[in-house]
Amino acid sequence: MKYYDFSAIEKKWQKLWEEKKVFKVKTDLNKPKYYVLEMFPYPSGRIHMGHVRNYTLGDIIARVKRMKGYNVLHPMGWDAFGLPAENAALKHGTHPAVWTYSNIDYMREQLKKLGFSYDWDREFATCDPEYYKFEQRFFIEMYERGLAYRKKTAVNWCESCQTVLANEQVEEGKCWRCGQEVISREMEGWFLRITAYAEELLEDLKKLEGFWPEKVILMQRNWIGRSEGAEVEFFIPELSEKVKVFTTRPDTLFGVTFLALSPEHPLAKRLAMKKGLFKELERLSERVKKERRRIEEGVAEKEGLFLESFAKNPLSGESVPIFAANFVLMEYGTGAIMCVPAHDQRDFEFAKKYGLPMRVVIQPGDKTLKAEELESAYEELGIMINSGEFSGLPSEEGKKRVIEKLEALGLGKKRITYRLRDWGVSRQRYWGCPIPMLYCERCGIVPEKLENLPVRLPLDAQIDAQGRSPLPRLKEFVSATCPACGGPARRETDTFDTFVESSWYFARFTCPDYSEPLNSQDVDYWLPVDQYVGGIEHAILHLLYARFFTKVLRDLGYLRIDEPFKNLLTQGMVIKETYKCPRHGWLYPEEVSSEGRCLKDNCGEEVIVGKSEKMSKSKCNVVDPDAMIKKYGADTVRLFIAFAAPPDRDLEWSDHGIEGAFRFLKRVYTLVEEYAERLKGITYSDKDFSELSGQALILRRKLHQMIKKVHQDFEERLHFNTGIASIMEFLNFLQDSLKELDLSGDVELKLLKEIFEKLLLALSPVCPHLCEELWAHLGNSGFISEASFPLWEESLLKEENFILVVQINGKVRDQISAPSGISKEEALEMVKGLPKVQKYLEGKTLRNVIFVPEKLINIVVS
Ligand code: ANZ
Ligand code: ZN
Repeated sequence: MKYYDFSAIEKKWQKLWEEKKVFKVKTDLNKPKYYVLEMFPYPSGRIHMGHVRNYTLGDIIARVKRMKGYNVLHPMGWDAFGLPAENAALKHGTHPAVWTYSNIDYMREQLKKLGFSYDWDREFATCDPEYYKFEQRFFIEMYERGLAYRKKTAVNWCESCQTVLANEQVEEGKCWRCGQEVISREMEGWFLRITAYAEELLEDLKKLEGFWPEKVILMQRNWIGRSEGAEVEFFIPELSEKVKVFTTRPDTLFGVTFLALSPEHPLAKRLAMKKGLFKELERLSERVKKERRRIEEGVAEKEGLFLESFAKNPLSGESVPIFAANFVLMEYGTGAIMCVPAHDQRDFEFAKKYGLPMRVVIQPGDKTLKAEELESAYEELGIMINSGEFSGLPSEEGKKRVIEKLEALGLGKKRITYRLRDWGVSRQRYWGCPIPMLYCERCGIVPEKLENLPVRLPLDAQIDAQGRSPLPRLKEFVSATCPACGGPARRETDTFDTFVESSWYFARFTCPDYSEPLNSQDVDYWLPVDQYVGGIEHAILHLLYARFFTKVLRDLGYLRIDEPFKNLLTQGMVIKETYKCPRHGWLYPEEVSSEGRCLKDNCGEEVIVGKSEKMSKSKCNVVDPDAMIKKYGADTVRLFIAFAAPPDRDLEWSDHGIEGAFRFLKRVYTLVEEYAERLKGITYSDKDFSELSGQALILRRKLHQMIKKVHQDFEERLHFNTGIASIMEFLNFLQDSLKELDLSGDVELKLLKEIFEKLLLALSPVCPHLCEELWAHLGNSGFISEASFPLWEESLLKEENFILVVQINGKVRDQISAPSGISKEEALEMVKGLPKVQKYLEGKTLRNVIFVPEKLINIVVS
């Protein structure tokens, strides 16, 4: 072949890889394993550049590890349940299943065209009953252990999506999916007790330090939000009952001037009832529900209701008024707080509004605070004052002593609280995994029998015009038999949050045999995932849930690991310049003239070139992977993506850049093709090169230096961009050297063969098709994808001579060329003979010699 016919080459090798099942793997206890996983896609319709980047990075890692002798698991599948399928079904009048599976078929072909080395035999879609059957089983086992339960709570509700959202799915008060304002609503639903694992989820983050991006660890830590403090009991004489409050500042106990209960707190309700304030409390409750988001963000106006009752401070004995207040959340701590307006800003604002007293009990170092003069609460630590026997203690010490005292009196105890809430998994959606539970009039809540799983999602149903789930109205689905008593029962019609499916899919990939939930030999061999690659947008949600599921599945006896993902790489976004016309809005690049004018409707306005932003259809700055593959081939796309930026940074798309990548591959192709025939039959070994000298030796050294650098960048640092840069530099050097190299000699031909082969091996993880093709042209029969990563000769790497800087008493006096690897003594002998040095040594006593290998020698004399 004369020219670089990438299209033919890529088709050919993709077909061969598939036919020969080159990337199929099996559990093999005799081989070290490596599990590379990219976050699996939602089958939205087409692959976008973000996917291409994610999977290219993963594929390079997989291919490098394979060449390094690992048994590599590199799977791909589909996160296939979810809302977009329903929206599309509504819009196009298809069934979500039809839409989903046809998208999968299309996207699978797109991925295949990119030459990713997946073991396609392990592919699955999470909407497949074979997949979710075990998910239902895990849920039932969690239910039996008290890890899944049903409760009524205020939930985040998206009116437009008609569904409940987890806290994590609410972004700045809006639905993460559709952007609609989220409202609060009381509803029954299923929850997973992730809080039971809060401490371990937090503690185990330590194991991930150095392996996960610091930022992700920090985000998880904050999300779990551990607070250490105390639970303190205040006695309410009127009810002869105690109310427990949670505080992180027991050292301020003597400064409490009132209590505040959440309006939903049972004691608030009882007190209000007693005092005839129930209506008022209800109204407050209602407002809280509406304003929930703003309250949590701390921007809502403080509001309360005096419950006309009092409670007794357990240490000071003082009686303080009790309020219901909008800023106390029922779900956090105990739903009741002790208020210290002098030292807590929210309490301060509340006290100001309702004219409540303040008492300073913490003194900052030297100055004296006066309650009347405070303009805001003093929230820092300090020295306790006005606190009886505790006065004079520093806060930290005081906290401990107050808790000790409360514990001794039986009026409180140390307590740790987490911001993390249990995970609400119920969705009132159709296109999801059915929750395998039933409601029996006689037995109450009953899980489905394991042998009856899967509870299949009926496919002969359609969502209605409002997008509501058909399940509750589907008689055949709803009416069932109670697995316990055989009587009539109603089937649960909620489906799982789709984050449930992605919480354990990495384990499913390890065992393609679905006859049991998870095969222990397979999961033990393959897990944890050695390298996980995905977007930072999943730093909290998905990663936390997957960590939680791993711990649960471990405790259920399915897994023997604590953490699912050993190393995490969060890749940056693919961004591109944007164009905007003052009249026509966002423009495609084709709609901008070379003079920067708007071409739409002969508009002619000057176009504003915006900053580079994440590719998105709405901003007209997307680049379609298919079009790029068609124009340049998959290898060029992969090369550009890997070369243009370090993996964790944003990648700026540039037409110029992709052209450059294409030119580089054409050069590689033409160069190797030029010599391939002559080199075909030639063999070589290290011994052949022992006599090498001059330009040939330098060239070989450069080759081996490049190999080492690629190894470090590709396998250790995951900086593919710099590794590729060194391959490109080497190619330049090679082309220059070839002008001088005499190729009539045997050794030179052997050298050229070594160079081409090793160059191709090094480049093959990035551009596998081209490298397979040229590898074959050079006379190799096996796949380069199955070859070993090239070795380098360490002894060859050192430059033969280096510049030795010669100093006398720290001043540079000379520079000479010295052989690499010489010792201090040898260096001293060498420089002593130099005229410039002799001059300074004459009549002096040698005091010291400082030697920096391969760099300098400093002779100290006096
Ligand atoms: C008295 C006090 C005095 C407080 C002081 C703070 C400063 P984090 O760090 O977020 O855990 N609190 C407790 N439960 C609450 C609830 N359900 N709703 C609203 N606020 C609640 O914050 C814990 C602090 O937040 C607790 O400590 C409590 O106020 C308040 F000088 O108690 B503190
Ligand atoms: Zn929504």
